[in-house]
Amino acid sequence: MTAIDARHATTATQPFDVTRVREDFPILRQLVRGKPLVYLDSAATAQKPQAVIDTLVRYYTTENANVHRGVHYLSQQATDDYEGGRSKVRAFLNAKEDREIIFVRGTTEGINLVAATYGRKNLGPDDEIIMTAMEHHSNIVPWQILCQEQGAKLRVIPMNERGELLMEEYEKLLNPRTKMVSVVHQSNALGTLNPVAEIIRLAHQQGVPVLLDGAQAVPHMVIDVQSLDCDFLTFSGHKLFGPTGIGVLYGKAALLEAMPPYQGGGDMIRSVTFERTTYNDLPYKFEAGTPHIEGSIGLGAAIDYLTALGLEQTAAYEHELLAYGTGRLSEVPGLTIIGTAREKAGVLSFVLENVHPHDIGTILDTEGIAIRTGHHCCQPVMDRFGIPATARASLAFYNTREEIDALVAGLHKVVEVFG
Ligand code: C6P
Repeated sequence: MTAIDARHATTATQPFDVTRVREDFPILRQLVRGKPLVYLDSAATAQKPQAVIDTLVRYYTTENANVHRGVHYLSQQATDDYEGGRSKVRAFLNAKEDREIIFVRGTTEGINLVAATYGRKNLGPDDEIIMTAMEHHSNIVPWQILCQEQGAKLRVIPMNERGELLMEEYEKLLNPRTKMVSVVHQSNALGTLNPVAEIIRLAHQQGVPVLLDGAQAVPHMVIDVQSLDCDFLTFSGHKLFGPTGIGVLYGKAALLEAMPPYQGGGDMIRSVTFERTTYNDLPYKFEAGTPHIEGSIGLGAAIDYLTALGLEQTAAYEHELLAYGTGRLSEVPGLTIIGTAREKAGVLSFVLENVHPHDIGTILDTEGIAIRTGHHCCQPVMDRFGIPATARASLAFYNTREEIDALVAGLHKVVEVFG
């Protein structure tokens, strides 16, 4: 067992007890529209365990102060805990150094940061950025903006009917003009797990850096940035059972060192005169202004919680639940699952014959069942499958087979109403 396996399998000897785990999530106890809440929208945002909520309350009750600025007790405490959150993220991702962990607002800001700094510095006319056909808008638009500014071009790896990348097409797309590969690890719209290790290996053969959009993957599987050898990885705290408004950009130190700053302001400077500013060291060079202090501390608590559960165990449990859900959904007449990749996690996207996904979502809501409907910020995916939208149930380790059964019962009602 490697060091990272050991860290993520701390309780692997005990069976996963979902009933007990659910007690950690107070929000799951409530009735919605008179029915027990069935929360199947964790890909949009995950629920928070009591340990995270308590940490945030403790921070504001006993510790609130600005960081990196004060000599007083509270400021030192807040600084220690804010930086403690960074160390926890470093250990969680198995990054080499704390300074490789930049706090941002979320995945979207992480990608924008890389496009605006690394991208502006290193990409020029006719240079190319490769991405996949299943990107979230957050991993398309920042690069499009860069292309408009610099005259660079987007190249897209196509996918098959299952929602799997055509890797031979990727190999053909890689060429001397390729300056960046920026790909989603796990698709939020389809659930596909992309072969990112191979994508990185092939890009590196040509000396091209790779950014991973880890928004969906990081909460649901063990990620080791050193063994993956990705150059950048970004994710959102709120999908990792932590607070909103905090996210992480991991970058290899040498790349981050060479990048210009993203935003100007406090904390990111070493010295300022009206003539000239010199910038702070990593990671502060990229953290302008008062940071999201309780965000880092709350994210650290979420990582502690997840690590204690054992990410390998939660991932295995979610995998079983996905298999169960896939089987049960196939019993619903007229239902087609969109996204049937052989390597897949956590997401059940589907359409129902003659029923608009929004109607599915509305009827399920009357049963207390929360799913997401729409294009999931992946309009090109919808275009690829020739549909306007899907209904999407997304899973986390606090979901149960009974909740999947409730979803299926709700879908039978939808079929009755529209049948
Ligand atoms: N997907 C969903 O319901 P932010 O908003 O910055 O935390 O994450 C953006 C993002 C980027 N990449 C992927 C793969 C994502 O899934 C998301 C967020 C949510 O699927 C909201 S659209």
